[in-house]
Amino acid sequence: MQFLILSLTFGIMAQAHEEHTARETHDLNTEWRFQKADPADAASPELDDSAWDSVTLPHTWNARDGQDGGNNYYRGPAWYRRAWEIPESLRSRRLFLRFGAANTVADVHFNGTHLGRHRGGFAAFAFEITPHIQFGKKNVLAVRVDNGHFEDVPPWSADFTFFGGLYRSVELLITGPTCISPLDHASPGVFITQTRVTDDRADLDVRTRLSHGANADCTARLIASVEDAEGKTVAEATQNVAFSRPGNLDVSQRLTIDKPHLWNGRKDPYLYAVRVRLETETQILDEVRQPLGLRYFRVDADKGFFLNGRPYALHGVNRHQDRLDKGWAIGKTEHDEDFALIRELGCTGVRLAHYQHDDYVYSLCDKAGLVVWAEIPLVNRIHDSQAFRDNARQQLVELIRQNYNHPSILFWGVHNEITAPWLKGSPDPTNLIRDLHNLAKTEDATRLTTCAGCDPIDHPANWQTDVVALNHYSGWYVGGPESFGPWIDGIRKAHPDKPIGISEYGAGASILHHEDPPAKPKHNGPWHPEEWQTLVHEQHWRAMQDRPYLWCTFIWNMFDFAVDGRNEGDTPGRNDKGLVTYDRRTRKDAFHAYKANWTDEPMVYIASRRFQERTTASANVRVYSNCEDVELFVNEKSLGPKRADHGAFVWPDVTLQSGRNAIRAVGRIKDAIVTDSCEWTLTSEN
Ligand code: GCB
Repeated sequence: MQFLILSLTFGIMAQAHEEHTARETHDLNTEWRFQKADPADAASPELDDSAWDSVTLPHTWNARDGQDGGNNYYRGPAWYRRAWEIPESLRSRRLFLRFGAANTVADVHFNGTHLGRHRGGFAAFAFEITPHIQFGKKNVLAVRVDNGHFEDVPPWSADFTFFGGLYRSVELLITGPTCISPLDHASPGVFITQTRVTDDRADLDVRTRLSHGANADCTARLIASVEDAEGKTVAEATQNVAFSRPGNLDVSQRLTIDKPHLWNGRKDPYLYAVRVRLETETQILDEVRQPLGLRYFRVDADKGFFLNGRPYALHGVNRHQDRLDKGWAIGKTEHDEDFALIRELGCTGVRLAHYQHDDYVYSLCDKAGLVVWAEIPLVNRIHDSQAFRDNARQQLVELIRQNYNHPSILFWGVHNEITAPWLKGSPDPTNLIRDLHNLAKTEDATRLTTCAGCDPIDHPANWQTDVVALNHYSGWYVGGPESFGPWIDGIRKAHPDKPIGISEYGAGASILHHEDPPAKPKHNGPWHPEEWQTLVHEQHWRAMQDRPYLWCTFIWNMFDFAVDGRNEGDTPGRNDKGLVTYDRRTRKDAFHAYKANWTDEPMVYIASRRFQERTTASANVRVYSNCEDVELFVNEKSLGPKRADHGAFVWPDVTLQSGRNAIRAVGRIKDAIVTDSCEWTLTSEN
């Protein structure tokens, strides 16, 4: 019965499209059958899968076992199947399947035909199914997804759980016989190059890959236009095209916009749109719309990052895509929530680590004005084989072509920590990195390449990209937080001509563990006091402010994330270096320490508020605020106002009374007053 309703709905949609033949996109996210096994006949259309689990995409089979510690989550093959009727009325159309991602290797079978294999867990991929469709009948899609260990597919090893599954959307795309190709590495088929942008003028090259799928002649016009945010056309170019046999045709069109409204980061992320339309006198054959944000930028080894000619402090967070009880099987709601928090924090940039994120995420960054570092999952160990190198190249081409038009992306990251001394026996990655850098420049000459290097810093593999950034954990894995400044100054001295940034720094923190004043804990131990994380960040931020040469600073990490092989802090299977907990419910103290530095809307926040039960009368009270002055009241008695030091207001050695203590902070800025309060209980003095 359910099946009938579905096919009826489909029939109605199919009828509607006959009036206008532009493309249609339908989610294929419901009505899947799933089995975490590898039955021999799973690709067969005849198989009875009625006893398999019913699942909806996005889906992962590791939502629980991938986050609970023990490094024993299921890594291996599993199958997804979906059957649905494709109506007769679509016989003259072309149909494509587009998978948002499948981790790690996917084999796609349609009506018993193996359409192909996609290797790599993060990029989208697409297949045309037109020649294999049984119109008016049930069609069976069967996908084998395997998140086992593949020698020739990066990442080989990394500090995160490799959640298996079809964890993003699957779409059915319907076009006419002549269309803008969805098959160039699953890209939009439209590539907008900002050949030259200044305050006065923007020159664009819009290249479109057309695909003609019929043995009949076709003549049409290709119109590329730019619309401003109000939908007004501000530039347009038209080109006649003709096809006589099936194949692809690349068409480049030049457009100029005078006095462009620039995409200016968080302050003004103005977006135009590029519309590419293929049409005849009577019909629109296909149409694709892409975002356009006009901007120019550069990085200076002495002065850091410049956006549209002006210095722009590029500070922000790294973001992993997983979350509690869902792993990577997340959708727009979760992405929206994550980016609302990232915006609230006041970030100007984000490193989308350690792999390609959902296309929707880059769109959110376009709209928010967040500068993006996008990267491939070339993490830790590399494998010395041509197949591995080819796959790294493939993942880079997919990342670039699929996301080429997102104005927020300014940097392509080609590796993360591939020189670490503990990767004993890993082959020298230098040639591979040089090759990936060259490939990125060939694919996209307008952006800069970067990398997240690590010890030994002077390894040549860390110095192949246009700009360089380093992962370094002073105050956690190495030394105290005060060692950061001298360390980075030493590196700058050794490499004075290369722009250097910080791709990762941070410390772990449990919101259940408190210590005042905190001592440096064992990083892999069970005790991760929140106060230590805060202190590490406070000190880093101060040191970073004194070093404007750093072109970027990215905190590791915005959110706690799953590493099934870890066992530390308050929960097995978790990396707790996030500024926000894995469930996104709690902003840790360090979040507020940055918010005080990075935002203008008046705020005040008392740190250590969760350290409620105390046994020591002396307390160091820290308040984070962007106000000019903050006054502290303990049990309604004022301890006087203080001035800020990088957003931190500190009252050392405050004496608490036995029993309850009411703590209240009042911040003042111009006419605004903001307050925060909490309660601490002193039970017995040690
Ligand atoms: C790093 C890695 C990152 C880890 C992080 C950590 O340098 O790039 O993947 O999660 O350190 O927390 O140890």
